[in-house]
Amino acid sequence: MVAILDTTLREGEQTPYVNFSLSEKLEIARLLDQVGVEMIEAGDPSVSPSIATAVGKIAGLGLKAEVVAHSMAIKKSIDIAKSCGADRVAIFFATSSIHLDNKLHKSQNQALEIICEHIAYARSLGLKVRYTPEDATRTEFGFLIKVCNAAIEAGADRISFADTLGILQPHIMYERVCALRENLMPCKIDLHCHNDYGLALANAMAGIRAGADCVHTTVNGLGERTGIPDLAETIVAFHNLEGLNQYNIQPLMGISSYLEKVSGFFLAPNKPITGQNAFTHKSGVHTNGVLKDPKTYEPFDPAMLGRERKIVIDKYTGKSAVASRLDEYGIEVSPAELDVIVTRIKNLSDNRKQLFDTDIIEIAEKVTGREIDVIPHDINALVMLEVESHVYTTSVVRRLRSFKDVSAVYEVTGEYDISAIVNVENVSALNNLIEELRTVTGVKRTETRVILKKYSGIGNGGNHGNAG
Ligand code: HCA
Ligand code: CU
Repeated sequence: MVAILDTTLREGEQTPYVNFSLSEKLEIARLLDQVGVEMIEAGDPSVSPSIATAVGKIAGLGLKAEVVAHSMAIKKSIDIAKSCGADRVAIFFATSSIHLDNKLHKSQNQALEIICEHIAYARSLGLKVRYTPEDATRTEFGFLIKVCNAAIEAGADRISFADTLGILQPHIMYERVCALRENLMPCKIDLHCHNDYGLALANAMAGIRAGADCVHTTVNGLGERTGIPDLAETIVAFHNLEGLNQYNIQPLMGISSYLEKVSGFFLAPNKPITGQNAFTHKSGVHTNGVLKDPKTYEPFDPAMLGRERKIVIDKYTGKSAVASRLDEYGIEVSPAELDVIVTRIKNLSDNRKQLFDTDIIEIAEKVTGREIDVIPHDINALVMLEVESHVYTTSVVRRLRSFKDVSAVYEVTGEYDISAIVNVENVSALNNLIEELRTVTGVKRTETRVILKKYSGIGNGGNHGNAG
């Protein structure tokens, strides 16, 4: 039985330049509880008063998940964790000689004493205790066992095997966890795997195979440097590959987009599971296969996450994908017309980065000689923005360019100061995006025009969709 501790609120908030407001933290905790994670690490309350407030409020939400406060081995910090109402305190104290000698300036024996004293203190306050030997994976193994067993004797019922620098490989993780199991007194083993080599989830899965109990995650893989395993990847991988089915999968996309919004940290399109391209197919061979049977190129059904497969139309596209796209719009063409349309698409997209449905519809119109009266599913829109008079227009432009759905930004003359081209999947995404654009500091008002058809630029390489 695997458990998940999500630490978006603690490790995740350690992501460079990311800070959550109190209401965002409460929402994140509620969403995590809907997913069904067993533990929520809500923060280290001694770091700042606002973190203490948030941990206290989260502990008061009455969630199903156990609420964990992170803490240094300092009595005052443990007191604050207790006063916040956390169920458990996770006390961390490094054990590797690099950390003991160069950061903490403590001997192994001094460390052992400090660790045990603080665990016993937390237990005396009635808190459950996890002990984290920070940098465990670079700690001399004999000392690690000694410290962890002493911690268990002092009252810790969980040990977090922290790969603080993400240096393990799956086969080594497997061996280490087997050795921990052989040498440790009874306890639960958590795996806190950093992703410095992109091995975090693989390491966590190997550790679970070897008998560990719990994986630490964050939404969107946030965290110090390159973060730790992504919640959605972890849940879906364990569900599909290991048959673990205790979590709700449907809220995962929503929580991922919520975190994108409140962290300002956007996912790479090729990110597994939640990335924009996770179920998008391009080459003729792939799209032809997927249209005949999605199992040919999809490891699982995107509907599991409430997602849909997408097929990109461009020069790699074969006839079946174009026919299927035209069919979606109810556009009928003869086989000969289809041939010409595909040829035009291939020629056109040699000079263009991306073709939109408007382009494809327009090509079909030209080839068939009929006017086609449909509105494309994907939406291109022109958003005009007026900027407050005391704000630099360029600073607003800079902000706008960081939105992933904004493909081009122009400073313009006239009633409005800026015009932005946006490209989104549907009307509700357009609404959300406009709402967000309105929250950019300095934006006074906006006016949006949905682009119904695009006439200029076709065939001569002009494509505003990719400028900027
Ligand atoms: C850090 C501490 C930690 C703690 C992990 C844990 C790590 O370096 O900020 O308590 O399980 O990576 O060692 O995040
Ligand atoms: Cu960490």
